[in-house]
Amino acid sequence: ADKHKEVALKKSLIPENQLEASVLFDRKVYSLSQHLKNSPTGIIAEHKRRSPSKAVINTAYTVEDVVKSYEVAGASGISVLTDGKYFGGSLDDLVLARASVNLPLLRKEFIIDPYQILEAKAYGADVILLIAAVLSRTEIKTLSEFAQQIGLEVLLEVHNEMELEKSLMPSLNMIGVNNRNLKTFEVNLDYSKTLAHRIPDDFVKISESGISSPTAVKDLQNYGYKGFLIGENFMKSNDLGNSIKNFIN
Ligand code: IGP
Repeated sequence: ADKHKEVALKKSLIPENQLEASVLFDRKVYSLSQHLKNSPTGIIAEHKRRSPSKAVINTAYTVEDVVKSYEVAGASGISVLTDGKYFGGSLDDLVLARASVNLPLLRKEFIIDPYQILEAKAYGADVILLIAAVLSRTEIKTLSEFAQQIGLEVLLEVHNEMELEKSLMPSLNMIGVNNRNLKTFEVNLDYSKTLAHRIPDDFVKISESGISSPTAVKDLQNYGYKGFLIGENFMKSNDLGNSIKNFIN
């Protein structure tokens, strides 16, 4: 954790002891879970320049253009990758996104330390991602309660039944099933379908990764999913606005 903090600090513009005093720290936070509950389509569109599975997806767009197109097209929320090493993202991307749209913003990052949650808020995020595969139940509890305390929502990501069972707790209200196996990069929407009935009804269910058609969204809606996290399919398009509109109308 300390090592990660060191890395994060290096690229951070705001000194650690000033995060809570930063301009963006004290602001209105948008609720992703509410936006999803109120939306018929629930698209969470992701800014993703590259990925370990696909190398470069698209580096031609500016963050501002991407997130504005997502907002205009009717996205319910936006995910911004801030991981530099594997996804070519940064905290600058998050700040630029915050300055461009009035939608819930998810900081897409491998979070293991409360410091990164403070950072998420100070750089404009409303929601953080916690990945069950890399955290113990105690860590999930500590980190999600901390996020809640500072007014951020949590998207807890799972990939199988074991990860789901260990993660269910009152400090969470949104569960995302990742259709991509993070070890093999294999994608299969059946992960969402088979886990759906194991997620209690009081959680907002989100299906993540590998969603490439409006038909897939309809299909997953029948399993109770309210949110759909889509990156590559939009980012690779040379007409961002239209590619997302197809999913919304
Ligand atoms: C988006 P896709 O296949 O539409 O580009 O996937 C999102 O689900 C994916 O980027 C993602 C991810 C993650 C990235 C899901 N969980 C954890 C990094 C870390």
